Amino acid sequence: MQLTQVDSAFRRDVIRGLSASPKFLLSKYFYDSRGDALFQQIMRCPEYYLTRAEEEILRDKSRDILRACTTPHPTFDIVELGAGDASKTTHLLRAAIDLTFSNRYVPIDISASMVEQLTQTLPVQLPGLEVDGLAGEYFPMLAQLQHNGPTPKLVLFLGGTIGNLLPTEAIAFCKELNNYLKPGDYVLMGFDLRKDPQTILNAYNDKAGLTRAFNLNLLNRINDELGGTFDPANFVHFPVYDPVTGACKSYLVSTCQHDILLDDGTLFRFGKDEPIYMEISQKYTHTQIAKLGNEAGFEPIQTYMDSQQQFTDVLWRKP
Ligand code: AVJ
Repeated sequence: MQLTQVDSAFRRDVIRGLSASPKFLLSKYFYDSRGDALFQQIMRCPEYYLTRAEEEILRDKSRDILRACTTPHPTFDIVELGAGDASKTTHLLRAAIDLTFSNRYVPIDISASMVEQLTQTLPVQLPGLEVDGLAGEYFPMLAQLQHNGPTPKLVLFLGGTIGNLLPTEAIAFCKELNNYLKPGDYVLMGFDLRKDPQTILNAYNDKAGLTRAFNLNLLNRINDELGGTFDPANFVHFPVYDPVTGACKSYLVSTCQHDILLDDGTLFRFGKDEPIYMEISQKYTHTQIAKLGNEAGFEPIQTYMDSQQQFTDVLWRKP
């Protein structure tokens, strides 16, 4: 039942994207089991500075972050959107247990296998913490949490995942997030900051070819799940960064004219040098972040950065 729904949403979005001009695919579909594994390798590769920078913030500043969240209630629930393997989050969760800040962690992720894994491993790693994982899209899962009683929430949206939205979409997303929260709830959101353009481009064009494989894997996923006929060898991975807008975008470019079929008979024609737009990873300025929080109706509480000021986690409160 659930699987059919996921399959048909995936099919609908693939058909919509590959029928559009210019063609696009949605980066949220990168994360099947092979995509999860590739992303974990990306996070460890030398060029991908984001994870190390945010890990430094959470390792060094978790206590400060939690102490900045105040409430008359005895504890918070910590809810994480896009938890992934939660490896950085464990720093914050450990501090939360030490400070008796929280006894309940709710990781939400589109990847059911990641959520399953967290539900198994975290309670062993972090005794005293109840882990109630939810697999699915963020807002339907947040809607489910609304009937959860008076415990205030700290919602984590880490890693710079907000960067996968265009700046205008990010405003709509933060407004909607705000709507699901109660006054006195907090949000900790991670943003990748603008920096030397070559450093940014290299993070999406690693020498080992992991990011390339991560993008091409979505074509493999279409073959596996929708009976597609993609040959990844007919595409080159082409990331670009625009230092004016802060948009880092990835494309897969067809090297020849060819047709692709799905198992339901849908046909897509590719021209030589025709791109598929795969992903945006938007880079932010502090001014842009402040404007985003303000327009979404949040009160800015504090900004945390790594020692090289590559990345920032900002703490917002719903007034
Ligand atoms: C998980 C969305 C933060 O955009 O940097 C990594 C995903 N894509 N390499 C990012 C990604 C290519 C990543 N986020």
